[in-house]
Amino acid sequence: MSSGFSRRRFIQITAGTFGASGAGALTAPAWWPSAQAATEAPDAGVRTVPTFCEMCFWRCGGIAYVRDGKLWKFEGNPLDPQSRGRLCPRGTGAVGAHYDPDRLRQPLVRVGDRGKEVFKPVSWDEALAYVAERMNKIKAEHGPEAVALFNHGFGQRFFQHVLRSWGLINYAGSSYAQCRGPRDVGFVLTFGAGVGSPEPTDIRNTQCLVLIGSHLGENMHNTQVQEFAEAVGRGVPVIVVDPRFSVAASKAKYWLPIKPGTDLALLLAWARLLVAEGRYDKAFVAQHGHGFDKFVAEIEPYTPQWAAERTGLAPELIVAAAREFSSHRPATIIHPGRRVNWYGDDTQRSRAIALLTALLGSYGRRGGLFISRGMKVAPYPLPPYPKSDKPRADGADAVEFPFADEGVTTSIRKATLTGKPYPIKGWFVYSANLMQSLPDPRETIEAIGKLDLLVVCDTVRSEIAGWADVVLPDTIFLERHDELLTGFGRDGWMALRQPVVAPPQDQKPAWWIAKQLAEKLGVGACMPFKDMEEYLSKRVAAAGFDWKRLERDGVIVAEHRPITVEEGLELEFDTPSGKVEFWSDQLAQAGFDPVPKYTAHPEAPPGYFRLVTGRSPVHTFSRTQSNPLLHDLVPENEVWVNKNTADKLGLKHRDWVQLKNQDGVVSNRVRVKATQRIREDTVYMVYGFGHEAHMLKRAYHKGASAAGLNTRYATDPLMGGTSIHGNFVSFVKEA
Ligand SMILES: Nc1nc2c(c(=O)[nH]1)N[C@H]1C(S)=C(S)[C@@H](COP(=O)(O)OP(=O)(O)OC[C@H]3O[C@@H](n4cnc5c(=O)[nH]c(N)nc54)[C@H](O)[C@@H]3O)O[C@H]1N2
Ligand SMILES: Nc1nc2c(c(=O)[nH]1)N[C@H]1C(S)=C(S)[C@@H](COP(=O)(O)OP(=O)(O)OC[C@H]3O[C@@H](n4cnc5c(=O)[nH]c(N)nc54)[C@H](O)[C@@H]3O)O[C@H]1N2
Ligand code: SF4
Ligand SMILES: [Mo]
Repeated sequence: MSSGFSRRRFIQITAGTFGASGAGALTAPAWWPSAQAATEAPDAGVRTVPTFCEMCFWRCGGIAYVRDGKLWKFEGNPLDPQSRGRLCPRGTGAVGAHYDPDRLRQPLVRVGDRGKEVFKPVSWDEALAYVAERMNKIKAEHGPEAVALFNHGFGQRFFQHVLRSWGLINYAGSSYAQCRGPRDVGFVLTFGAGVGSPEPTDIRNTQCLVLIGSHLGENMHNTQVQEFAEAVGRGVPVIVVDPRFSVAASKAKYWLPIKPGTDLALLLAWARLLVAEGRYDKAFVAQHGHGFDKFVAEIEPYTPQWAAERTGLAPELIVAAAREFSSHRPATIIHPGRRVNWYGDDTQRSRAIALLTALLGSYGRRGGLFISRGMKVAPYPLPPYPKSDKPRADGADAVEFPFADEGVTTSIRKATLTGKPYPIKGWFVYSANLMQSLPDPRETIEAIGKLDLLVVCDTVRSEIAGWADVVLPDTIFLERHDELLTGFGRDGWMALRQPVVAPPQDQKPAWWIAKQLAEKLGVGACMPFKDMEEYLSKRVAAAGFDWKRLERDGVIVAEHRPITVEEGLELEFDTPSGKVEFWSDQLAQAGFDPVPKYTAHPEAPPGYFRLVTGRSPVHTFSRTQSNPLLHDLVPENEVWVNKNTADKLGLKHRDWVQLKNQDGVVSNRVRVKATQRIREDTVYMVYGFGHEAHMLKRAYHKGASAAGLNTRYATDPLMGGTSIHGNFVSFVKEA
């Protein structure tokens, strides 16, 4: 294999799910501006602007091309450590977000009943005056704690700042309790530091990669997928644990088609085997371990046979996989995963992954997990936030969940429903489609019913926008400045987001909306700069960097510092013991298992199948289905059903069905994908489809919503994470 990255391989690796249309083959609709010329060399009429991508939160640096004043294409920035000059299909498709006919075009105020999607267009001045007046009314009656912010994405920085300057204390993103929160808490409890984003997986140098769920190649986090493709090219053994034969599984030496919900049994058996066979890093454990002997005693019962009975995996396979990955230690990665909120005991499962990593001694090691580096850039001097004498209602002050270290979305929702610990009367939602990203949309709708104000700032006519009292149309990332990105990775870096083209209608950049709102709320002093150029150039200059260079290059990478023991790094652990906690005293003190213990999860009732979710390589969550370019590639999701199961049920490939869950909730219609690539007891759907917003014309009722079927969820008692894979569905055949 060639040592460099091979584009063919990148496409191959993703081809399992989206056929021949690889990253380079986005087909544009007929009305697309000069799409046929997309391969021509840049010419005199072409302008390029570096910026970074917001099609997901990997934040790759790219270069946007403008031809004859029109946005033409978006490609990777070779200077950027995240993209290394190449974007994933969604990044390439970002151009479609600019031209999306289903975009919000001007501020809207609701005129009909909530959720009926009847609005009147208003001016920015009217919209923001309305929001400020309602917010100040809530503040006067209940205090500023009664307004909460749901935020996700990079553009939220100034909203959070303005609202916190006004007195808001409750804010949360679904990226925590519905995504990576349990993982980071599991690692904090073990190593004293979370995994963070981007994950510091040294796939580039690894000699063995273990993926537990992590479906790289469908999960398109760019750098990881590139390095994964290279690793496959190098012949690195890959071990995939997944009830589904994922794209990654198709590259694997060992595929472990585990019974969903039993991963902790496998992980504990693996840990025991490494100890029993002496296949662990004794020096690492001796130097850094805390409570190792108690840990060893605790995991004694978990033999391969014991795990086989729970996971449905052959004991020989369990053993062979462990011998394989441990033989490459410390250059072995047990991938910590990212969306780990599967069953409600996910922090303990993530802790088991952290403990395996510790046994392999691959923490802070070349080819294992490296220690991320950032770039120090002092913040812009801004006034401090007012203090509140109330606790946070979002669970982040150890009110409800002792180990939550960020806001918990579902705690805000619960407080809104119950009025406890105090009433929540206003929601501000920035870039979070709560109807798809939170479990049980019925609860979200009920909570909205308790509100005096629901403000949504979005780019498209999403479901949550349809429920709003006031809708504020944001620009897309190619049309605005944002806060400076200071990224973490093998090297720290800073990246600039800057406008490439003007917004097509009356959309305004998030920072501008926040600044105008600050004025109207009477806290204008918290945004003491004229515009983003002033703000950003000051920050960059204060950090000793050249603003003009950043505008030109888009990215500045920091000097390299050691990231592994091999490079001279001294490991430190910010845990109570100052060591790697094989046994956790703080968990024991709080009444939790100091070493993870396996608990069985509810099983499917007869005639039902467990529903699990994942990603399409060309879509992000529920935010890209109306994008004309990406919609063209994958217009709807399918429900994966094992061929034998389908035969038994009389279902044929491509049949239309509806899914009915254990609570009687019935989905939109969706096509069957009958395949051998999934266990017989499990069905799978990509999340983010089946949109209910009529205004989102292109995506409306295309495919089915996995979130809509997630009406039964367990909550992680440590940090509030809510499970997604605890639902069972049966099939309703179309008449
Ligand atoms: N059932 C189920 N639920 C899940 C998941 C799952 O797999 N299954 N995954 C979970 C995970 S991992 C995550 S991270 C969360 C994601 O949760 P969210 O981030 O809430 O995801 P989206 O549904 O994409 O909602 C994002 C909204 O932001 C809007 N938007 C996009 N760009 C911009 C912008 O630049 N500005 C503004 N103002 N708005 C913008 C989009 O139009 C969309 O309406 O969902 C979680 N929920
Ligand atoms: N294209 C694309 N890429 C994305 C995103 C996107 O929206 N689109 N979103 C990004 C974000 S925010 C996140 S959080 C990540 C999420 O992506 P990942 O963290 O990689 O994966 P998960 O969503 O946790 O898991 C999905 C996989 O787990 C398998 N699975 C289901 N149940 C079980 C089980 O019980 N045990 C095991 N071992 N496996 C199981 C599914 O079959 C599927 O292959 O993707 C990121 N990358
Ligand atoms: S991984 Fe893809 S969508 Fe995400 S930031 Fe990078 S190019 Fe954009
Ligand atoms: Mo996520």
